[in-house]
Amino acid sequence: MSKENSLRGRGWRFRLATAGAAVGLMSATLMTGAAGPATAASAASKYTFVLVPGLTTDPFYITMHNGAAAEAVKLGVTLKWEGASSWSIPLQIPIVNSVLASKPNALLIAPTDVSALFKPMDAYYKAGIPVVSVDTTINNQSILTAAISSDNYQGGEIAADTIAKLGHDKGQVAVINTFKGTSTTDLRQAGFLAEMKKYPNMKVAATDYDQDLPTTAEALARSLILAHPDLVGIFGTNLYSAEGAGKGVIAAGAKGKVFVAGYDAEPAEITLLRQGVINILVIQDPAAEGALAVQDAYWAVSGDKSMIKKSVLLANVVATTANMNEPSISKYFYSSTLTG
Ligand code: T6T
Repeated sequence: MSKENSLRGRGWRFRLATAGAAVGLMSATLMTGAAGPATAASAASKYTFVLVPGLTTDPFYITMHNGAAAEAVKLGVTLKWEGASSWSIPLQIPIVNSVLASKPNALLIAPTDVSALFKPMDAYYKAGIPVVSVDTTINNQSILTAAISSDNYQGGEIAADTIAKLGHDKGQVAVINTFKGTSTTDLRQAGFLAEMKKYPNMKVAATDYDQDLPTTAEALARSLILAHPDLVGIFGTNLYSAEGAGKGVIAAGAKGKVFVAGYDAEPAEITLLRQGVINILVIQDPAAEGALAVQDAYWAVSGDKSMIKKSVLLANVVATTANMNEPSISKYFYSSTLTG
């Protein structure tokens, strides 16, 4: 994906110091404002923004929502949350189309595919409604007001260097990814594979896809460990892949022999990191991504476009079994509860 370098090249680099979901469709309207919610908020909040996550049940997006909601309160904006409970292009597209009918003032979206979501998002652009991509993005960014994400490529590089170090620079490694066409995890895999080339005695045995299901990731990890006796490491490109990879290592009795580098910080992963089954987690700051997306949308609709941060790559936070109890690290652990 050529956008790698353009996103990284053009990006602003920030070194940020960093619920029970409804089945199927989830939507919530949050009224904000100083005085009594309903009246004051509707009077003050002449803007309504809709946040469409990759899925509503994922602690990463729940934490993003909470950051966005807090920022919406500050700006007196009404924030709506619309999405499907699983990562699915065919479920996300009709949601994006139906939200357009409600004529929101801005769309904040984590598209589930780099090309399939272009047309539904372009309809907003054609209607003059600002579109901000947050976390994932699309290949044709010309219709976007802004694109906010974390440094996914570098995250993949960090995972590769960690596994190489733990594996003493020799042996086979594997990647368990989610869905091809997801801009973030595609970049993480690309960064990992490019960095692995720096280790001549290490070979990439496989790059598999788990459809964002930890149970599938676990099964993949077990069969990879059985099929490749000199496997020393697995990179799980997001929280479900890493959780599954960790459970696969336990099931195969390979703890301390097969090392796991993962992404994100949801409760199950944190437990596996504490047990030393997962050896490193590259953690993002979804709350900050959500807040920045609301800010950019606000600038776009309230007129001061010069304030918009067009392309943002937030820095990664690296957690290990050794440093995970430090507040400067644990404060980035994701929430599973929707607030705001
Ligand atoms: O890793 C995050 C997000 O950055 C990615 O785009 C999709 O997966 C997560 O939501 C974790 O499940």
